[in-house]
Amino acid sequence: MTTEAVKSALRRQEIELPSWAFGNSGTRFKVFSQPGVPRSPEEKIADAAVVHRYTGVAPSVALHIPWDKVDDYAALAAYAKDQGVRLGAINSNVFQDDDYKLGSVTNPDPSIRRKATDHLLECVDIMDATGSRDLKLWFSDGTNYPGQDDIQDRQTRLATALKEVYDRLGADQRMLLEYKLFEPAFYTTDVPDWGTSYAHCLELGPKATVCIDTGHHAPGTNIEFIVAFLLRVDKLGAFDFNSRFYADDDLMVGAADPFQLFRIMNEIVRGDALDPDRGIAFMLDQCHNIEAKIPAIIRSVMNVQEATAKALLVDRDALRKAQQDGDVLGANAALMDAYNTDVRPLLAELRTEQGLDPDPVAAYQRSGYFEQITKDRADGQQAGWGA
Ligand code: AOS
Ligand code: ZN
Ligand code: ZN
Repeated sequence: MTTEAVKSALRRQEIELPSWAFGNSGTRFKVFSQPGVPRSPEEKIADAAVVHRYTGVAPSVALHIPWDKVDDYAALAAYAKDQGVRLGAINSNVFQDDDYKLGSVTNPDPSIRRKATDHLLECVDIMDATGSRDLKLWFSDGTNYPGQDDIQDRQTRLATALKEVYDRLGADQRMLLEYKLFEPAFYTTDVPDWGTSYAHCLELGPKATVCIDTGHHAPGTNIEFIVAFLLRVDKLGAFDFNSRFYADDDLMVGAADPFQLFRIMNEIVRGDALDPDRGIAFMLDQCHNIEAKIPAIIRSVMNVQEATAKALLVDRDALRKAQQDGDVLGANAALMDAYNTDVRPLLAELRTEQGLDPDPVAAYQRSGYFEQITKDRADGQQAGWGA
């Protein structure tokens, strides 16, 4: 690919930001407060718009209901538009009520299943008002002890709830089904892996696709294989990008394993799936517990851009030829040459051409925005977890 073609693909790239990444967060041990943290959904959107202003590739913000509950979602969408961004995926939350101790849509109690399904349906109503395309579903449902509940019945309950919500989706709306190996359930999780998610999505129909959260696998899992498999059968709907060292660490994407991120983006480029028209949502799902949030999110966006630029630089003809010739080392070298390229000058040049500062983090630091929000916002909101 020529440098111009690489740049034009990068210009069209879109990365969605999670509203909750701007709020205070922590671990089960402590939620740390930071100065200047948003007090409302509007302020989270304003911060996301700042990230977009300095990077040029983050035009949408995912909401989490009820953390971002407002009376008028159409007005919130209009507010986002004024800020220069749009509202993205609606994330449901059926994991925070006492009622959900034994599960939400898989709970043995039908009245709790009804309550959970009603929340998911309410999220689709919100999508109608915000104009959002995607409903992102993550279920904490599972069990802690062998025998605690019937594993097969739970799958049936899950399928029933998903079907009801699927049938409520509008023509242009989609369902993204996220999976997670464990936590908070420690024995069984009802959607523990991509295969389970894929099987449910297949049963539901074309509007249901899999969301890959890069932090939700067992150590050593080959995530790019999952990407390749799902792309081929058109069942990859979205990513929740973040980094992990141990479990669902939610650290900045590309921080723990930039090579893995490159390998994932390499499959995306190979499958011609980078362009927004292809319909894959590239979202971040991160928590910035100890680092300053806005620059950390800018850095994360840049990490995705860097991995993407390297993937675009892979000499596809040379790679294909080496693969066909059985040239193992040559094929591997074609990938590694691209990965080892320093793409920062290319991205700096691209930003300058787009009228952006070549160094988005430095530009943000100089802008005075942090000083302003620190002054304006006393008592910032927690992202949503914990007390
Ligand atoms: C939870 O582990 C998942 O990553 C979900 O995407 C979740 O909804 C999000 O992290 C906000 O808590
Ligand atoms: Zn996630
Ligand atoms: Zn997660």
